[in-house]
Amino acid sequence: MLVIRRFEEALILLQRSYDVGHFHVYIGQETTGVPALALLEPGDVAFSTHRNHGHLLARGADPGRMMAEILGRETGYNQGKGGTLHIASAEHGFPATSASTGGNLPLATGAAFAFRELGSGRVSVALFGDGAVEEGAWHESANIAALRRLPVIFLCENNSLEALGQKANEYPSSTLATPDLTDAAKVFGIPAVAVDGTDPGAVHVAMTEAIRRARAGEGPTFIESRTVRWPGSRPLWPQLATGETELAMAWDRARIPDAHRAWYEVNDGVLRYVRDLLAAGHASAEGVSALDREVRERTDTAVRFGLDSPFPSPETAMRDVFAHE
Ligand SMILES: Cc1ncc(C[n+]2csc(CCOP(=O)(O)OP(=O)(O)O)c2C)c(N)n1
Ligand SMILES: [Mg+2]
Repeated sequence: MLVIRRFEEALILLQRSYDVGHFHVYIGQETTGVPALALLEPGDVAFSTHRNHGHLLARGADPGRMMAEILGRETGYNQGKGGTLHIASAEHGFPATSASTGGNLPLATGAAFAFRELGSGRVSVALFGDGAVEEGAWHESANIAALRRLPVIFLCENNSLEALGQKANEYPSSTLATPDLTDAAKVFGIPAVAVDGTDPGAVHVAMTEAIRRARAGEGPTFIESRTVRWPGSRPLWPQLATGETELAMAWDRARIPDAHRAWYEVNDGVLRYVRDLLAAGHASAEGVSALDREVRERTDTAVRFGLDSPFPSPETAMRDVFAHE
């Protein structure tokens, strides 16, 4: 979770001195993606979105190659041609990533159909935001998944708890007729649960049951993981709203800035997790700080690797464009 937090912060800092182009970050949702994806086994797949950095890092993607891809370098996972919105790595279980809102729902459902037909026992996970539930692709995917009892898990990351609808000057998310997203799954007979997305334990429990159902041939499950959007992701371009996350805020409330105090105190799952670890005696402030230093060094190395890597040569522009090549 910390690798993701520092990676995304570094990317936002990088855009101050380097034209990174438009991107989205996973800050504030680490406590959903990490525990959920940690439960997958080799051969299981997940299909991600415009917020894919955290998902890939959660399954062990190398931060250096991730940064290189975002910077359009040939050492990136897709030789710099996918960029931030389309990072895919089959070896990490991400065959394709779609930044089209809802675009990965049919892909994940199709993979589940293949797994079922092959009798492979694998599961497919669709990762998507609340905005995707507005799309026609959701309804078609949910319907076929339910009809055929496909081994697909619909993990909806609802980061709109405080921002339902489009607020002025904020990035749009969902505007749905139903206030409860789980209704959109229940109507197809798909079991649906809503969990606190800042509670890794709750995500773990819901995902464990969804995977069990999928592998047992019981069909799809819908999990709505609820979070409050990180203030830095409210503008169209991500901003370090209150600077880099100071982990000491977890054990020293006096360090929490007044701006966005509620988010850091209640809604930041990473800080909440650190607090929980300290309270349970599983970690110390020193230990967490040492881990953070290690992660920061790893992040610096990733940024340097990206910046030092060459751009792909023009001759390779048409390579990998069609599947038969
Ligand atoms: C089909 C489609 N329409 C519009 C967009 C522009 N767009 C990019 S992200 C986004 C918001 C999506 O909201 P949500 O799925 O809740 O994801 P979040 O950004 O909140 O994580 C939109 C509308 C898009 N990428 N694809
Ligand atoms: Mg959203």
